[in-house]
Parts: sequence; structure tokens; C-alpha cells
Amino acid sequence: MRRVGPPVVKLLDDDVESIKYSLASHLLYSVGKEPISATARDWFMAAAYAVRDRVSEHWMPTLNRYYAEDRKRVYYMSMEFLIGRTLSNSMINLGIYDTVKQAVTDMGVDFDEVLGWEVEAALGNGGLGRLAACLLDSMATLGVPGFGYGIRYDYGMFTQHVEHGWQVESPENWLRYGNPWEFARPGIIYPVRFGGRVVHYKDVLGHTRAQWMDTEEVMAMAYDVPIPGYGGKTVNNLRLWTAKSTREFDLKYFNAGNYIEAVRDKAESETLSKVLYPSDLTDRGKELRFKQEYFFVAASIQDILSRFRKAHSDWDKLPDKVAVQLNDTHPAMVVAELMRVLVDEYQIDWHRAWALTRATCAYTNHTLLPEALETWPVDLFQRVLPRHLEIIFQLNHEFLQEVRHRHPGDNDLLRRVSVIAEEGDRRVRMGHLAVIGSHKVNGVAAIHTGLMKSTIFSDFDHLNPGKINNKTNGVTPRRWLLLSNPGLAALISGKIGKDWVIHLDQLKKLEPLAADAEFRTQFSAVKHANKVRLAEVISQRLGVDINPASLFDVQIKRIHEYKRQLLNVLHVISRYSRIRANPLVDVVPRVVIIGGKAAPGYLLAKLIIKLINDVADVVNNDPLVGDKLKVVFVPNYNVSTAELVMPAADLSEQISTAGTEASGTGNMKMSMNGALTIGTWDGANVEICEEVGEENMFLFGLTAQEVARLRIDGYSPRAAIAANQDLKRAIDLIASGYFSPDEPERFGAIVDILTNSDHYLLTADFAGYMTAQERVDELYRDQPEWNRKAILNVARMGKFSSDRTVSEYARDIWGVPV
Ligand code: 4GP
Repeated sequence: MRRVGPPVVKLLDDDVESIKYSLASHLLYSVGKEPISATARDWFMAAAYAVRDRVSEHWMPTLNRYYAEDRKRVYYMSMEFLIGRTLSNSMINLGIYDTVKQAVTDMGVDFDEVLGWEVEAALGNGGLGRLAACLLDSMATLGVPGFGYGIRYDYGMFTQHVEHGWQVESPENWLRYGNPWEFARPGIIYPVRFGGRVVHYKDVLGHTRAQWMDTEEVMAMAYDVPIPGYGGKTVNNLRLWTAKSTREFDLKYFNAGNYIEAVRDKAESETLSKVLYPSDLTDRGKELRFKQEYFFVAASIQDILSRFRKAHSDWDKLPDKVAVQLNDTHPAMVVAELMRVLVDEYQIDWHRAWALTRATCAYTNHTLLPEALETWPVDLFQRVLPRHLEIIFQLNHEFLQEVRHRHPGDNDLLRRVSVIAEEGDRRVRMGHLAVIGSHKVNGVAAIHTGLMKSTIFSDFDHLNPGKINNKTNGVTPRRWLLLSNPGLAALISGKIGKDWVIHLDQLKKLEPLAADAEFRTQFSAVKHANKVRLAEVISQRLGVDINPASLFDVQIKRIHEYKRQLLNVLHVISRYSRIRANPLVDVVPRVVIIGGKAAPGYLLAKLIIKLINDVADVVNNDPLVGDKLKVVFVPNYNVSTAELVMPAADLSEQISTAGTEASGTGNMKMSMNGALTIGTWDGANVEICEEVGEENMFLFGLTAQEVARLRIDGYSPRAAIAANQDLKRAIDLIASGYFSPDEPERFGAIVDILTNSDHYLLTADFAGYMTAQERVDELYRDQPEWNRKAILNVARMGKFSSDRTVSEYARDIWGVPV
């Protein structure tokens, strides 16, 4: 066991003068500039180093303490960590935001400009990746020894531009100017193997053993990113792997004068950590992706086991000291890899290894959409990971034996639960592998977990009742309230103190203030200021002027059919038609703000973006409409944009088809920032409703059961369209080319889906949505009442802190104290 280090000596002070000293020293020694020649970007780097120093002071002691106390560690394995910017968040968590701001300002530098230079770490697509980042924040805040493992992509999420209304992607070379938040660890490097073949032999004791040989090798090298918790006492570690070729170049080619061939192999192996796949939920079946998944799994398992082995020789202790959380099925290969290492490399008995693996791993599911459930062709496995395939076959065989024993003669059950799908080309079902290899499986909201149990994993739930459990998502109040909404945070702290930052339930104390007219006025002034701030940015960036007195109606999330941005657009078009039909009508002015990226290969989602922009063009330039309605598509929606938009929302659009959105977390962020939700009975909306009360939201539409029934009965959208004048007119306008006079047929695919199949049932929910929107307008006219409800939303959001989420994982799944 490692020796306890010397007591922590805090070398750096946090007062303004000391920080100024740090800034000046880093500007000179780390950036190589003087104030006179320094750009805002140079100052950003200096500030990042000054803050990083203070993070690091707590980082090493935290890690030493974990060793000394021999703490059980939680490893959060995720292909995605959507972290966002780090400088401001670190200052907030260290409690030095105001002092750093003062120090920077004292040195004659514009603080906001400095913050603006940080390129955010966008190593994720959407909800799943952002959840991982919130959980890391909460683990560090709660003092849980939680370590993230992922990939250090050279290119994270693409940058979205809008050109002539279309989404255009460009690569985000976020590491171009260096990343001050990471530490390269050239000494922490592991081989990862691919391909080759498996030979079986008998060892001296007569046991059959497998050897995986003739493989190709890539090295995985670690980069560490410190993750400070709020209060700065605990600083955990996020370890990201980068791929390094085992050879600098191939001498054979080099000597023959073929320089390019010589370095090609190196370039090819290093593609493993080159780019994040930008397809959330769809189109995940690429070989490179498969290799990426194994790459980070193999490196992480070696790292985890080597750390375990430093302190322990008894393998039975593994589940007492190590919890591995699989963030979706992307790291599900952990199950086979852990088995392989334990059995083949440490010669542990197969059944004992299986018991250890299952006691160590747990799996979180984030979506029920069939197209998102990962399966990999058996052929691909055979070629790339032949030994893992053997192991999976063996595990599956034993699992099916057991099922057969318990349910003799039920061949259909065996077919359904098998890890190998036999229909068509044989495929490995990664979800099934994750389920059988885990001691706990969880969904991310109550309704989602219920549906997991009744649909995709119902057989597993019957076979093993209690294994599937719910862990409703949460978001970190540090980033999503304290940092992004300083006005509201100050107002709240002024009334109830600052404890809410780590005990979000404390917000309950605001409830009585909802009835206090003066507080309501202050609350609404904060919201207004946030709207002014957003309006300024929209005007600068997009040249669209919006009136902050309008109702800001916001839908920000990935663009996907199931999230139904189209339903939002249908409402916008109806509203537009009504205003045009009666320009003198007294409507509540609205700004509809939509933001989100479409997967580059998801053509329909891209067409939806184009429709939003075409509708915006027409509406925003119609003099009959003026301020009554504006439509804004915010390009390149990312964490930084979210921090700006969430606090400015009056209305939060959460309108997915019931049963499709596993949880949602944007719904929590906006409600926490005082928006009212218009939404369906889906995901965490249901639990938000339980907390804040149905009378403080605008819920509408089919329930998940009704959706399922309708689909079984066979839904035809035509009757719903014929029965609703608004809907018919809106679809007709799109179909007629009203919004696309240069190409009237442009939106034919959208019209076709809406009128012929409408799998996501927009037409079925349209009428309910319109009525809910009318209720929104009506309430917004009564500002005191609107604000009262908005305050109640904030006051009742305690449950949705990711601190609560982490505490539940810690208690029910990981078995670690909080
Ligand atoms: C998302 C779900 O779509 C969202 O409802 C949920 O809140 C989030 O995970 C976190 O649990 N899923 C993904 C994905 O982002 O890639 O599957």
C-alpha cells in the first residue's frame, strides 16, 4: 500500500493580490508574454493556469487520501463527457470566482472577453454526455471517489453553421491551441490489441486455456483532467485515452524511400481517438466506432486492475473496492474484457471470474429507441475481437442453460433473451451482454425504467426481479444555476442563504415568497435581465432583433423526430396564420427559440432545421407580424449556449412523443431557472409534475400507454388532419411551398411523413398542444400569476440535483458512502 504523503501544504493564497501575482507569473512563465503585448487569449491561458494551480493543490491530496483510506472507487465509463467550458466552473467550485474576476479586472483586462476565449470541451453528443459531466461534478462535490474514463477525441462534437438555412458541419479542432486543463501522462500507457486468432492449449494442471495471439497493437496513453467538487476539497480525476501507434514508422518502407507509406500505419492506428461519432441515437454501426469502444475499455480495465493490484492480492475483494458503471452499452465490452483478463491473464477460475465481473459492473440504459440499441455483427467480432466473441458465446451458452432449466421448453424465451440475435446476419446484442454481466441495471427516469421493464428488458425483469431499478437523472446546480444565472442565484441566496448550492432541497424555502409581490417583481426583473442579455447576443450574432418583453419560448436539444421540433413548427405556423388573418388581434408577443444539432447523416433532421429557418425568414420579415412573433434558430447549440439560453427561457418545450424521451435534463435546467414547462407525459416531465404540481405546468397529449395502443391499432394521420383546420392549413402551407418559394417541393418528405405515417404522432397531439399553448398565452397575460408559478417551479426543483442522483447510485448500486 502506498505511504500516506506529507501533510498538505497550501502554497497559494486566494486573495486578489495573490491571484494577480499568479496571473502575472503565468503570463510571463507559461505563456511567454508581458501585459503590454498579451492578447485576451493569452490572458485566458494565464487565468486558466492560475486557477488550475489552485485546483491541483487539492487534487493530489484527494488521490493520496483515497489510497491511504483504501476507498472503494467508482469508475464511470463513458464514450462521452460533454464538459463545456472549465475556467468559470472551476472558479465557482473553488469559491474564487469574484476574486479572480477582480484580479483580472484590476489588471486592466475585460473578464468576460477572457472567459469567451475558452473553447469548450465538447466530447459528447447530447444528454448522455452531459449527464456524465454532471455526475462527475456531483461525485466530486459529495466526496465520492468517482473517476471518469473516456476518450480524448482530437475532434469533439462538430461545429454547426447555418448556411442558407441548412446545417453545415465543420470539424472542431478544440486542441489546436493546447488545452490547459489536461495533464499528459506519457508514463501511463497500455497496449490494446485487435485481430489475430485464438489458440487453445492445456496448461500443466490439465486446464484448457486460451491464448489470443498474432494481434495488432495500439497504445493507449492517458491524459488526466482534474474535476473539482464544489468547495474545492475533493478533486477527482477524469482519465481520457489517446491512441498512439506502437511504431513511429515502418523502417521497411522508410528504407525503400517510401516515406508516406512508412508513416501511414502510425496515422491509421491513431485514428482511434481522432473523432467523436456525432450520431446520437442512430447510425452507430461503424467498425471504427466498435474499435473505439474496445480501445477505451481495454485501456481502462488494465488501469483499474493495476490500481487494484497495487493494494490487494485477493481477487475476491474486487467488488468491494471497484464499481464499474457502464454509461449505456458503449462500454459493454467491459463484461467480456474483464472476463478475458481475469481468466486468460490471471488464470482465475471461469465461474469465480464471472461472479466477480457481475458484482463489479452495473449498466445504465439511456434510450428505448430500437435504432439506438447497439448490436455488432458476429463477423466483425470474429475479425476484430475473436477471443471476446468466444467468451461471449460461452457466457451466453451458460446463461441460456440456466434459463432453459428454469423455463423448460420455452424456446421463444431463449431466442428473445439470447445475447446473440439469430435473425438475419447474426449479431451480438450489447444491451443483453450488459444486462447479464451486471448486478444492477437502471433507467434514468421512473417512466423510462417502467418501460424498460415492460418492453425491451421485460424477460430479464421476470428472470431477475429487482435487478432493474430507477435512478432519475439530475443536473448540477453549480453550473446550471449558480454559474449560468448569477442574478437568480444571488436573489435566492439573499433570501435563504447559500446552502441550496449543495442541498438543493433548500429551495423549498422559497415557496412562501411566491406569494410575495415584491419578491415576484425582483424575480421577474432577473428573468428580464437574462432575456435582455440573450437578445443582445442574438442581435449581434444573427442580426435578428427580438423584444425582451415577449414570451421567450425555448426548445433546445438535439434535432430528432421523436423530440418533435416539427410539432413546435406547426404551432408557429398556425400562430403566424392567425396573426395574418387578423393582424389587429391582441396576441401575446412570442419569440420562439430553437437550437440543436442534427446528426450529419440524418437527412430528415437536417430538413427540419431548414424548415425552421425558412419559416423564420418568412415570419421575421413579414411587416404584418412585427414583434408579435419571431422565430430564431440558434446555431451551434452547445454547453456555453445553453448557459446563456436556459436562464432566459419563459417557456420550456418538452414535447416528445410519450414513451420516447428517456428522461431529458434540459427540462430540469429550464424549470430550475424559472421557466414553465409545456410538455408531454414523458421522461422526467412526469416527475417534475409530481414535484411542482400539474397546475404549474402545461401538460398535454397522449400518454405512453395511449401511444402504444394507437400504434398497435394502426394510426392514420389523415383523420386528425381533416378534423383540425389549423393543422390542415399549416401542413398545406408547407406543402404549397409558401416557405420555400424557390423550391416548392423542398419539404415534400416532411409533408409525406406527417400525412401518411406520422410514427411520432404529431398530428394526434396537435390539438392538445394548441390548447396548451393557448393556456400559456392566457397565463402570461397575468404576470403576477405567471411569476408565482415560475417561482414555485424553482422552489420545487430540489429533487433534480445530480447530487441526489449520485447519492442514490452510491447507496443502491455502488455501495459507497456519501
Ligand atoms: C439521452 C436521452 O435521450 C435523454 O432522455 C436522457 O436525459 C439522457 O440520455 C441522459 O440520461 N440519451 C442519449 C443517447 O443522449 O445518446 O442515448
